[in-house]
Amino acid sequence: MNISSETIANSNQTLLKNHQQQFDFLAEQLGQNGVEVEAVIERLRRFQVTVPSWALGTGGTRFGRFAIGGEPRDVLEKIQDVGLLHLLSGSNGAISLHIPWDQNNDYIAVQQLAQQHQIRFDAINSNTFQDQPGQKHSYKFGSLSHTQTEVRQQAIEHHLEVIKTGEKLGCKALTLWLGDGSNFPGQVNFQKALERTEASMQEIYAHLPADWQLLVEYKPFEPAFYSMVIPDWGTALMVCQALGEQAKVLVDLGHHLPNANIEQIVARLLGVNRLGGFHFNDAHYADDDLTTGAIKPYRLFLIFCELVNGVTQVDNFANGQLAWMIDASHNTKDPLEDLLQATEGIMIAYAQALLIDQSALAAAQENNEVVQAQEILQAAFRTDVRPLVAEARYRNQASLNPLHLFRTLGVRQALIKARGNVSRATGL
Ligand code: PSV
Ligand code: MN
Repeated sequence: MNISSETIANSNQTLLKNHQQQFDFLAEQLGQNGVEVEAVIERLRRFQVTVPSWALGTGGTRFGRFAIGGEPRDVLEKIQDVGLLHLLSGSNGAISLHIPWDQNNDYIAVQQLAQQHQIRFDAINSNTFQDQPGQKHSYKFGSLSHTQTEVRQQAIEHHLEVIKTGEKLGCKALTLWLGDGSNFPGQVNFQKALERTEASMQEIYAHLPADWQLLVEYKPFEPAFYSMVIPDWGTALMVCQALGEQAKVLVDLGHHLPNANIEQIVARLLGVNRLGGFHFNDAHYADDDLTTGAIKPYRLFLIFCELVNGVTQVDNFANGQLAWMIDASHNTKDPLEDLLQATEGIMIAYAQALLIDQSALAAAQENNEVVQAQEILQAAFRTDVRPLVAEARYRNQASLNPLHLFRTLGVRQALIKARGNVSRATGL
């Protein structure tokens, strides 16, 4: 389905008066508090959140799946859907592919379509957590950590293929999430499993193009329920430090045990220049794949505070050298609507963090002014910044209200008409 810029402009026209009033009111208030509103809007305009190719179809649980219809059937249709999201939000200018789910035999056509939609390719993902049809060795008992050399070799070669695919698309990072682990005490030797994994990763790292990053993602449980080979940020950091400077840690918000202080983990990784990027989502328990900002918006805000508080890398943050991706799955919602909500949640948290008076906060911290420090953070968090985010979208020629436009244009119905009711996205 195509949405023209004229359609967006017409729809914005009907919402403009109301928006303008809200924006002017907020901008004046913020200005009086010393916030440089124009600078904040410019940073919001530049900020782009990558859409994962695997989140464009309906997800599910191991108990079942409720298909929505009109799902993208291949990588080309996935790019079209991200193009649509980007038109509406102005903030989804990249896609993250997962191989082999998104394999295609004409990457030139894939490239061209992405260019047409002004979409770039963010980190490319490997998959050794599933067996593929015709695959020689099974990953049932692990891949890069497997006890048998030939299984490890097959997993290494898969990663080298993924890098080659990524090079064709202009990717600059490989994300490696390892599903290896064990289900019962005694099943694996913890130390040997990690040693074998590191040795396998050395071989992958040796083939990493010089301008690429290897993003190492950790996860405490699932698919394995007793131990994972890379369960936490500490192990991921150890692995990265053993590999070299191009290896960085990827923080998936859902990959922590309940109540973990993720914002502190972010600060630690930033401090040693090993933060590679994010998989944004939200969780009530762990890896629930819920919409970013839907459950713990204050935590999301605190994470953004660490990112913008000047510890380091503020420029990288602005120019997109870190990978900012959503990683969620939608069981009951329209995936595209959910991605719009997630993008808005991320932009809101970022905008709120940008309101913080960094020098006042630093002074409160230095002087142990506990109450004052908390006031500074909460004043920012309690500001309704939606008009700022909408203004950034408007200036990016995107929609003032993406979700509303998505619905009034009947996008899902049009997709079902074009692709059918039983179309199924490739992926899990
Ligand atoms: C694993 O749970 C994960 O977060 C990794 O990023 C995977 O690549 C992705 O989900 C898709 O299964
Ligand atoms: Mn993830």
